[in-house]
Amino acid sequence: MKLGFGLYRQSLTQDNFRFAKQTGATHVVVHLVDYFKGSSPSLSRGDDRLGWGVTRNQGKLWELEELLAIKKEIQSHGLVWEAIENFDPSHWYDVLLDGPRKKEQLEDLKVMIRNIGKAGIPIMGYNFSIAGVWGWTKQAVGRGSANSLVFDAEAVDVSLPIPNGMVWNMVYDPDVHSGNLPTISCQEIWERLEYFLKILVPVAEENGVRLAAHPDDPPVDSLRGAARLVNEPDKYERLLNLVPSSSNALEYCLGSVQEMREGDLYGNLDKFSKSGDVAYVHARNVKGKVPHYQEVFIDEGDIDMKQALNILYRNGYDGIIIPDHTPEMSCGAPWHAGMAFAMGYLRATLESVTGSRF
Ligand SMILES: [Mn+2]
Repeated sequence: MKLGFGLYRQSLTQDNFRFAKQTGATHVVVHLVDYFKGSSPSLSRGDDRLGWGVTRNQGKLWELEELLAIKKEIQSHGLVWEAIENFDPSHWYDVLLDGPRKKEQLEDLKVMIRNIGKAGIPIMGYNFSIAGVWGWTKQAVGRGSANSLVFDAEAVDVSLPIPNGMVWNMVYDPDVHSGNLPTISCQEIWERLEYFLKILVPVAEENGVRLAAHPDDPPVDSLRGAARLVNEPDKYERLLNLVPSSSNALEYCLGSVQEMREGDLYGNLDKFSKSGDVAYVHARNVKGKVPHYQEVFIDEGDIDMKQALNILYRNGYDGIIIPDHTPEMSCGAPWHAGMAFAMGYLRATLESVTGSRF
């Protein structure tokens, strides 16, 4: 097992690469989507109209030269680029929405998977979701009044429609000012995923890339009129069975699975880490399940992190574990302090589980 660190696009700086290395990470996961247009990383959900911001990257694909330049920078800090997390909604909105540019956008995704493979990045994490990560609020209710994410399905209008021009909680067409997306059924979203996987998985295979699916966060049945996809642990299996391949894999999010109403996190993690289907792991802790839960510091909450890491170790999992989001700490660098705390805890727990130094 290896310790990794996730960095947002606006965080790809010398200081943050050094910071990652200083926390003990050997690998990094990079977000190339420019959420919030360069504002500093924080626990922000944006607003209901603009979500995580506007993305204007239609037709501007991730080119090999750009990927190689980032890789060179990562390597110069003694780190390994293990994964990219999330496609840009600009690149695949009609794949998600089954819109007129779907085929063209799938061709674009193929080009990018080939570039990712050529750059030697082994994993492409994605979240096949219409509404995206939405609906929580930031409240000072964590330990020591830490700002934490709270999801309460009764406190937000979970059926608030998604405006046209928006998907995955980002605006891809700012010129659309009227109308909303139609509701999307469970059957429709699974059909769209199947179509996407049948076209993309063979290309990923050929290029040595594993597509890794993040489950729904929050894992409700439906959000903003759109059915969710993997909102129960067993649905991970359904996703894998659509196109069996080592390139059809999981971005296993401990926190999201724990938040699910049904199922058992440890049994599920045991099953998929044993079968080799876990491409990488998001580690964070939570209290509660849908319809009400709260994100908490990694050393508290409902997940016994040591037990989870022990399952991965016992099953010979040799991929990376990265801290997911974490409550903010009250200081001049709330995000960095929260992440450093999570890394220290993960590192010590990994040492305790494996009996060796990290
Ligand atoms: Mn996650």
